[in-house]
Amino acid sequence: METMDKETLKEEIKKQIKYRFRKNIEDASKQEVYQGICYALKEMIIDEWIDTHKKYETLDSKMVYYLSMEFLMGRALGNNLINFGAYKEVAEVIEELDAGDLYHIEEEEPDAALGNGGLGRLAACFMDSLATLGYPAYGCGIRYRYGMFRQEIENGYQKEMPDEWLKNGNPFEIERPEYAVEIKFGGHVDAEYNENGKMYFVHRDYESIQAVPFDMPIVGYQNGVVNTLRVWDARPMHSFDLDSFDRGNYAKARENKNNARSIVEVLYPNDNHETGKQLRLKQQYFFVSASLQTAVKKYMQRHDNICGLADKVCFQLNDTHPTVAVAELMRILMDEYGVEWEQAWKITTKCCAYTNHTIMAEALEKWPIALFSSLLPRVYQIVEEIHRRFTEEIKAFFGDDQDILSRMSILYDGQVHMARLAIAGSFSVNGVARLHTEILKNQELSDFYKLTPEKFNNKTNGITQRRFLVHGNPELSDWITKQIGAGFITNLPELEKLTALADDKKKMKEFAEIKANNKKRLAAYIQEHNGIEINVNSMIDCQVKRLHEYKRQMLNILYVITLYQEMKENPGKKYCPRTVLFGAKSAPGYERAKLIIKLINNVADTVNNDKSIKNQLKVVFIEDYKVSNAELIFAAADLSEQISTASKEASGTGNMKFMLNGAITIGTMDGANVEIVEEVGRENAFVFGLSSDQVIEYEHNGQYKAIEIYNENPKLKKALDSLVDGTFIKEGEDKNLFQGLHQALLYGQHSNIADRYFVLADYDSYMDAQKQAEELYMNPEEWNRKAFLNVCHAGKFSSDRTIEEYASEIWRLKSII
Ligand code: TH1
Repeated sequence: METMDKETLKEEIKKQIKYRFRKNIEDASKQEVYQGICYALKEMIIDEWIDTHKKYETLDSKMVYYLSMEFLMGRALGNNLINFGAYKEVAEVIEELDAGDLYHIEEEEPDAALGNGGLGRLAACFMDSLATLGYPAYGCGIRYRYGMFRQEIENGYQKEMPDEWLKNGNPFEIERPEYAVEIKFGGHVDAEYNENGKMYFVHRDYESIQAVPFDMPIVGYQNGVVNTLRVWDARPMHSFDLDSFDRGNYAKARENKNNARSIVEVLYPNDNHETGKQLRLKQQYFFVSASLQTAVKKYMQRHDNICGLADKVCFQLNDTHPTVAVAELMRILMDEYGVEWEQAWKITTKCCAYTNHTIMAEALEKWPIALFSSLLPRVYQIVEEIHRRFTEEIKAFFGDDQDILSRMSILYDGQVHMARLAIAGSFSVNGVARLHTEILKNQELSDFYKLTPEKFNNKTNGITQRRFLVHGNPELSDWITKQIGAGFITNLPELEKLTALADDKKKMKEFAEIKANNKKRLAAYIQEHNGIEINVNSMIDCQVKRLHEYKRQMLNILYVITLYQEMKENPGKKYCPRTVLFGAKSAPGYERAKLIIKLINNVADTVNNDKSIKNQLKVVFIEDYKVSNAELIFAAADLSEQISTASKEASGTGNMKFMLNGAITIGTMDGANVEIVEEVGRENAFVFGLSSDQVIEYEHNGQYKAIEIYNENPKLKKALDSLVDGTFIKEGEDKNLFQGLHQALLYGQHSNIADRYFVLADYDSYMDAQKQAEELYMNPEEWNRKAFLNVCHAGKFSSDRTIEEYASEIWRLKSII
């Protein structure tokens, strides 16, 4: 927090620009000014970064290693400035230097999009909260050359473009070649005996790859703490294979080099879905082995007995993606430190903890044994032994029951089941919202829950208010500070104090004006990026999240279609003006999701160009939805669409970001929506749809008949049939373009059952909820009051609360502040 005075700051920024770009600030581009500020700020935080780690060492602090394939950090500059306490100062300095304004300079920074969606963004929020609360922590991940693809919409279709986020360098990171480690793939394992006749294993003929760490600072909120996100880059062990080089085969000599780098080339753009690609397993082992080797080495520098590892180290597995950590830690303990199996297993199962983020079957990671064992032969041997012993444990508890074994065995059907390995190897298994954890205990993982109930616990997700309120909605944040002080920035439940203002007309008018201003800011963004003019007095109705059938963007667009059809039927009638925003990336190989994007865009085109509805309805597809434009959307939203099929969305976190910014939720009783509604009160949300119990019951009894609902509901029938009658088909397009969507809902497609996600079952109650929302919006004061109460009651959903729970109940960490 040791900021410089403004004059020194100016000199520092000018100096950075000068010696990095050989330019005076007057001649520097916005990008160069952006970099100049970053490097000046880096200089300010570097001492605290060093000191924080010194402190952890002198205190010999227990440390959590948050192992995650994804960290969806977004932009760093604005956030670092806020947390360092220099935002306003730097903004002033930039203007005084006549170098533009900070808001636009921040736009020079590409998002660090090393994640798909909620899971990756959760990891980023956790990093912010850990630093702010002063907990000793490392984030461990992969430095992908290309993050989440950039989405372009062409003729209504999604097009994936490479995300060249490192093109202009990454100012805040520091490369640490001195901490590089070796990672071994392939080869074979030989058993040998030492002079005492003891057997040990030697790994031979493997391929080595070098893991090189890059550190990024995670600045705590004005507390002097700077933690580290360590992301690993892959390099060839030797830059040339000299043998083949000598033989004159230059290309062959380079090949090895390209192989190594390919490991970190790109983030797999699948959310809630696994594809079983070998390279993905390579990525997993690569960053897990590098992180574990480093953590154990670090521990051994200060302790002489490896047996105390669990007192100082905890590995949190962010979903099953880093689960190979369980076997890798066993390998390190046994092969590198000579620990016996029983002892090694005790240590491992005291160090590892697993978070489950989904019950979607297609997301469950399984690796074919042949693939796993050829890539990681020694680790596989260990998995086999873990499996053998775990099977004994299951049989001792349940008896020799084949059904149970088929559901619990780590090795089954020729595959390694990663969630089962994670549960066996962890002392804690947590879900991410209360309902989700209950479903894990009573349905998905009920066998495991019976075996080891003490492992199971809930940690409801949260979000950081520093990014999603203070940075994303500065006007609201400043206004709140004026009302109740700045305490909410590190203690979100203080928002409760605002409740008293709900009856103060003047204050409520101010609150409404802030929302109006944020709508104007978003309108400008949409005008610039979509060329669409939106009505800033209309209800801003948003569904922004990955495109997935279970998230039911389809239900939302069916509502839009229904509303459009009503407007056409009642030309004289006045409707609540609405702007429906969609933002969503689809996995590149997920054809049906891509078709839904096309449908949304075609509906948008038809609706937006139909003069007869007099601009009462607009539909906008926000291209390239990502953390930076999400901040604008949350701040401007009136209605938050959280409409997943009950039981399918483990938690959701966008729902919390909307609430914090004063949007009202229209949602199902799914994931964290349940707890949001509990906090804000049912009367301050629009709840609809089947309950998770009802959905699960339908899934079990197979009684659901989508076609009957269709036949009995003329409004729904009309909306659905518009997909196949040409209404949304443009000139030159195939008349049957959307046939597949129609088919999937009514009859099922590709051997799937009809309407797997109960879109038709929830259609009517969704229409009702939307009608209620429209009526309320026509009463601006009442709407505003409810929106405001959402802000007041958002306190629970800070990731600070979540991290306090992890730290005290799972990690047992001590804060250094
Ligand atoms: C998401 C969940 O879908 C969401 O409900 C939850 O809020 C979020 O995680 C954070 O807990 C998931 N994202 C992924 C991504 C992959 C695999 C599984 C999940 S679950 C790649």
